[in-house]
Amino acid sequence: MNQHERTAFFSILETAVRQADPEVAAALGNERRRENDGLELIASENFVSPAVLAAMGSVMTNKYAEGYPAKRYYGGCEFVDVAEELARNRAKQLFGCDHANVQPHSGAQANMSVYLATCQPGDVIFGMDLSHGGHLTHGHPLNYSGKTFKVVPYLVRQDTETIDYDALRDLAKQHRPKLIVCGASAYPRTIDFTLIADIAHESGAMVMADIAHIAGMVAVGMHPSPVPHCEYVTTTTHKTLRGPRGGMVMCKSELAEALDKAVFPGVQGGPLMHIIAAKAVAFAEALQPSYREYIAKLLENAKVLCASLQELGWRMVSGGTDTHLMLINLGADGISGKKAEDRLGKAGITVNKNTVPFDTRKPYIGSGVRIGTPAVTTRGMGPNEMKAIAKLIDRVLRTEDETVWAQVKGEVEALAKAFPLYG
Ligand code: DSN
Repeated sequence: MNQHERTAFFSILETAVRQADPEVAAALGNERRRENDGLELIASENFVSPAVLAAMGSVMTNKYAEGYPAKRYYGGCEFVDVAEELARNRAKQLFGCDHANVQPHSGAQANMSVYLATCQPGDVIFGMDLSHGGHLTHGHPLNYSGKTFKVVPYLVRQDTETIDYDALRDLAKQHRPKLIVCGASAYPRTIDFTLIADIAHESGAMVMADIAHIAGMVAVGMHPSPVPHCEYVTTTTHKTLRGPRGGMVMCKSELAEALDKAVFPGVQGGPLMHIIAAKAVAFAEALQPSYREYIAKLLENAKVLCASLQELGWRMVSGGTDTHLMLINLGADGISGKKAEDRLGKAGITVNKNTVPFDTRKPYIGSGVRIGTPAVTTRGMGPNEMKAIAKLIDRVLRTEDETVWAQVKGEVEALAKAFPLYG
């Protein structure tokens, strides 16, 4: 689609909503403008193509399809079956896995399905601590995972801020977990899935790798894949993978039947067929050479943005990044992550506050901000823009003067305008 067609496409969509519901239409229009006019640096967000959006907004939302292709509990599933088969086959092609279940509504439900397929309440599971880069569903006490299982968190090393694999091995020997969960939502370095799988298998545990953040890199071979080493691999489909909001689980053939039963009827009822259709579209896009180029650019952008922030004096967790994301450690005495997020937001730069390893602040305040390049790279921005963005971030974080934030907002809007998004 060219820019003119994009503008027409969104105008038709918004007109349809406006005629039925002006209040929601106003919110939709404002959100589109916010996305157009600002700099989206939340590491877990991206901008989907009009094709993915159209599939999400399609008639497949009308269909109940409990079950799996050719084995449904409802009639009339012949066309949604086509969409689900395409999504499954493309996922298998993309990740080289034996089996893919594309029904999980989210990453949380993908993870829950694996727990249901592998563990009993009270079993010991391992997950990386949330403040060290892990995820809520990897055993946080407030999450179902932490409430259902005996969770032993593992940490990063204090000196390198990278996963302490030796300590993980010792913990595994000591606690003999049923399942080791690896993967992260705020970890900027390459994860050694082979080593984690070795550690798990030595102690009789299975492994679930949650690659929600790095799925795009794994798909194109720019991050080592856990698929050959781990029993289960879960992901969301909307981060670096640039598809609709949703989840997916991959596993080996011999585990497929139990996994499918865990997803449905274990955790979910009717699958979201419009989202599954959009997953199929996104996977087809990710199989194109242009997606590989996109991932290479996103990684280069992350390196440049990280190095530029370091040159400006900011301390980055683990001293850099191998991925699409980085974390500024603002320091225990510096401004909090929450203040930094608010300030940058006023300047049109969207990030999220984050805890940093060994943080003394609570997660809602945090001592860090997490920054990622998937969305700005989708817009077409490159290394020069990353250097400019680092300077904009630096100016905002170093002053309490609101006129500077407003000035930066103007510059952000000018930069965004040069990389048109949704018309
Ligand atoms: N909330 C997601 C993130 O921002 O990383 C993970 O689920």
